[in-house]
Amino acid sequence: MDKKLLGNGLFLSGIIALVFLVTVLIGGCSRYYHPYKPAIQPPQSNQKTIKPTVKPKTPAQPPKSTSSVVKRPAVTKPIRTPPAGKGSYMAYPAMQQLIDRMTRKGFSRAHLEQVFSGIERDEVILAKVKSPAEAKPWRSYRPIFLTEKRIQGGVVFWNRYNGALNAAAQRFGVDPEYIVAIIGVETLYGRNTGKYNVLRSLTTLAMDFPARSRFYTSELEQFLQLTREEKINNPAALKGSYAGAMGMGQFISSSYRNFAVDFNNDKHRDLWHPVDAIGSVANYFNRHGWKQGGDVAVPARISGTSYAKIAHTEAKKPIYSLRQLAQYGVTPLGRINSTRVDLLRLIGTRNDEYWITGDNFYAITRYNHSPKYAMAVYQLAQEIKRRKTGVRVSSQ
Ligand SMILES: [Ca+2]
Repeated sequence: MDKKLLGNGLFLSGIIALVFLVTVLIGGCSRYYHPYKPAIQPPQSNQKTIKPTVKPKTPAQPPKSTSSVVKRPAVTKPIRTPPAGKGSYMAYPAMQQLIDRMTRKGFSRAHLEQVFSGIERDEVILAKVKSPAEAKPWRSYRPIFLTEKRIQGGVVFWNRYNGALNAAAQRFGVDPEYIVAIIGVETLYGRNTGKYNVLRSLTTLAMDFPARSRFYTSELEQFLQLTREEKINNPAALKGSYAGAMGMGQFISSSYRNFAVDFNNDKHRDLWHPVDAIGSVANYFNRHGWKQGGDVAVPARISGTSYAKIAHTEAKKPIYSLRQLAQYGVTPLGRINSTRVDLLRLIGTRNDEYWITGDNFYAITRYNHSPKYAMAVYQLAQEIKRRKTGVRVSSQ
């Protein structure tokens, strides 16, 4: 080989190596990047309501620090090609690894192989999860939730389950209108709890959605443990959202295991049962910092220009006092009883809307990280309470 060819060869090899390195780095980043751990599934797309939105819901959030990336165990890259013919996921190395892990947790290998051999990829799930999130501005988002049907439905639901709501409010220290509003926003009081096979959804997303395969693999494992704990013999029988959220409050598997409660004392945690759902939503809030009687949000008046330094559009843990906000030219247009507060900006119908939000607003964002979601829950709760009691309860 002459020197020129050799030189070109070396040059090409260098380029190829560089491209490979960049590809690996980008691929690695995308696999690790899952900032939001959806707690509860955004409302179903078949309900005119809650086309979710922006960000997946979120319960306790996984740490984002790079140290967690470094410590993360290696995950075998899933096979990208479809299972042969009508084959199942059994040919995926990641599936074999999952089965290995679950057998170490006491599951029967034969049982798992039987369960998963009947599961095929669901292209509809992949299309839904890959479609760009609808980052609707607040002015378009609000009308989805603040409807007569949802407000009146909330009053009916409250009247019907008044006893359970009062008991949950007392036991978990969560105001009942927020329990009602969450169930209203999530599933229209149980009318839209999801039509997808949860096992198939989670398996498809764990095996064929690399961007969040780690998260969905974890949820799939949680789901198997959940069905064992709840003595559900056929895991494929459970239905939920395309992302695997279940019941009237749309809990993902890990949230179901960690926060669902048996509130009607029949020895089962059944989130399709209104009473269990009421207790579970209340428990979820309780465990995520809800302060009973605390105010959620109040409109803000802004002056000067320094408010812009602290106004934001994401869910953040409040760190300011009202006195500090005043120094930025921000004052509340009404009462807000909260130890810490923050300044939120939403894109309103005519202008930007500014809101002072409290600790309980942040607690709602632990259910779904979108501040628009939390504001919709807040305003729906206020409307339902006003309708039920006949008293204007909000300062908005
Ligand atoms: Ca129960």
